[in-house]
Amino acid sequence: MVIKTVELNQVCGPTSELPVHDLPEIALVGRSNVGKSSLINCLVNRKNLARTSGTPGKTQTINYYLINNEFYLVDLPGYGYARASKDAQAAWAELIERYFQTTQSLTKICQLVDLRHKPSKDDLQMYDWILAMGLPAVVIATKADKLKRSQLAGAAAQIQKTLEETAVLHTDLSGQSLHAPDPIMFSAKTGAGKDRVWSTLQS
Ligand SMILES: Nc1nc2c(ncn2[C@@H]2O[C@H](COP(=O)(O)OP(=O)(O)O)[C@@H](O)[C@H]2O)c(=O)[nH]1
Ligand SMILES: [Mg+2]
Repeated sequence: MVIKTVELNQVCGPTSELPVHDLPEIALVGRSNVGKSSLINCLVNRKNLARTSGTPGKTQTINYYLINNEFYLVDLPGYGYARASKDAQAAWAELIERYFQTTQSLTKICQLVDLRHKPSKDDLQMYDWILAMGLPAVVIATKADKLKRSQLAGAAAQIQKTLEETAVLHTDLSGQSLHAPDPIMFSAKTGAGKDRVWSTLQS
């Protein structure tokens, strides 16, 4: 993927009107701190375009990144921040629901999970929600650099197996059970998996 231009086009909070446009959108979801902003920076070859943070729960906005004037990467606010107040959690749910109701050009959703851990209850709930909307989910397992080479395949298999339990509860239009994909192993630190992510997003 050749990145010619990239700009943070719009930042929307709980009271913002969300944009509706014709360009395709690819949304990113995941627990806060899973590495969404780092993934965006890595994909577009920019160090600090999307603000990364060591403190979870910071980005409670929807950020629209316009790529090559052709499509948007949409960074959705992270979930599962344990210390978030009830109010903050409700605001998160409201904003994210409004996003899914408003968008008219969502082509794919990337669900990010941490390669080191079994998907959490929140991850599974989000995955269930994506499949219930009938949208194709691309699963990206982040922070691959934190595992030893010998641990990678087992970690990816554990994620696939856990997601599979949710996937089989859904069917496609012809009534066949859905299946969870093998996650794309990715590291924003080393760039491992970047080409696979781009080729999957472009297909
Ligand atoms: N080692 C390593 N750290 C990462 C990776 N991706 C993100 N991080 C770190 O994890 C923290 C949260 O990342 P961020 O992109 O802000 O997560 P977000 O909340 O999902 O947007 C930051 O300290 C990042 O530097 C990765 O692939 N490898
Ligand atoms: Mg972020």
